[in-house]
Amino acid sequence: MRETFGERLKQLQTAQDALIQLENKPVLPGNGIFERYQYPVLTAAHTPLSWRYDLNEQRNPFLMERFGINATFNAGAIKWQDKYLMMVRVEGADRKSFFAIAESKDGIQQWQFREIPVAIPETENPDVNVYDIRLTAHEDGWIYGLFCTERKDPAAAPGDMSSAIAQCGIVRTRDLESWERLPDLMTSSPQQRNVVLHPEFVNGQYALYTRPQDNFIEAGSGGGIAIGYTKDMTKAVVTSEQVIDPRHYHTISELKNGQGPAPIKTAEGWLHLAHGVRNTAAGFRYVLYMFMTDLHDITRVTHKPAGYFMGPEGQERVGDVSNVLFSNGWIADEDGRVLIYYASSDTRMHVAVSSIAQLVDYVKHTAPDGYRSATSVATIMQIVNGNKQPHTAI
Ligand code: M1P
Repeated sequence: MRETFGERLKQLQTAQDALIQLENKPVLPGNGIFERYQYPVLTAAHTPLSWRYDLNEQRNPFLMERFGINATFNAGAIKWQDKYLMMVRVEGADRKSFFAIAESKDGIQQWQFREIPVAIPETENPDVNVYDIRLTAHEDGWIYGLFCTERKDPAAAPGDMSSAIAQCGIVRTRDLESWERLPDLMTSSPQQRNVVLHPEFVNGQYALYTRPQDNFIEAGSGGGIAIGYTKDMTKAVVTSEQVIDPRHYHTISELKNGQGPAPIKTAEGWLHLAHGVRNTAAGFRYVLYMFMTDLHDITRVTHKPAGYFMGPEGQERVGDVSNVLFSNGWIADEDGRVLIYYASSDTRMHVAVSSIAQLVDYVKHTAPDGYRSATSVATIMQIVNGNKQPHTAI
């Protein structure tokens, strides 16, 4: 016999409450650089029942989903009024992404979506799809959200239903409730993704990390993570892009890379989190890596550990686009803790916890890439030989 409407609603509510209340514990001992947590912090099942179900028994006697949610991933993040916020890329079963804010009291446990998703105003050229927002609390007083806006390529041949143009859309807010849409960023590159606003003025201008690309998928001649400047975010135009973190043969980012969230300022330099992509027989592999730029010259990379900082593990490897880690949100807390929000396989959100001290140590004391097998062995031998010297007593 079919459950009553009321029984089914109770089951749905109980299951979701249990999911939100599930205690998330760190996975120990970790690698000393960061701690992963046991469970994802946001999944499609965390989205409010009131978005997915018409809760009126007359209109929806079977209590069936009226709007399916496919994934919750690639979230921007910010601390706001003592709460930890993620602005999540929520993807519907209809493939469209939109943004929704979720909140937690401590940044790790009990993440819960706000009652309604964010309605981003459109420009006169409506976005078909919006995703991957980076939130920057800029010293000018605004919180900016830079995101990817995707539209069908007007030059696509008849019958080509895939070719798209990616550009950088811009919104700003003072309260994370109401959003002012600004014109899309203009650059001389054919397409842009992974554009991020630096939090401070540089020589009186806004500085933007860009990722010039030849077409929708390929970075191609776009050489890596670049920097450009604009005087005005209400008419943002970048006329020249200087590559600061180039791609390199036989590395984790030989195919493409992109700035993650806005960099974190430390006493020793700006900490950057980015993603790198390489091709494999099983498809693209996305990992996270870190580097540091000079405090007074943000175009100068001072430290860059070899390889990845974080790669997909276990269940993280599986999802809509498998073998992907992607991060566009982190929060540097007042106590020195750094909460790294990352998505796995374009499907769900996780948290990893580190600190400024650990991340600075990591970028400064992990050997850079020597670009050859022999240099990797030399790095290991340096560690092994160091370990032969007398240890400090424990
Ligand atoms: O599918 C993996 C990622 O692919 C794109 O990132 P990038 O432009 O660096 O290749 C984006 O679509 C991103 O959202 C996605 O997670």
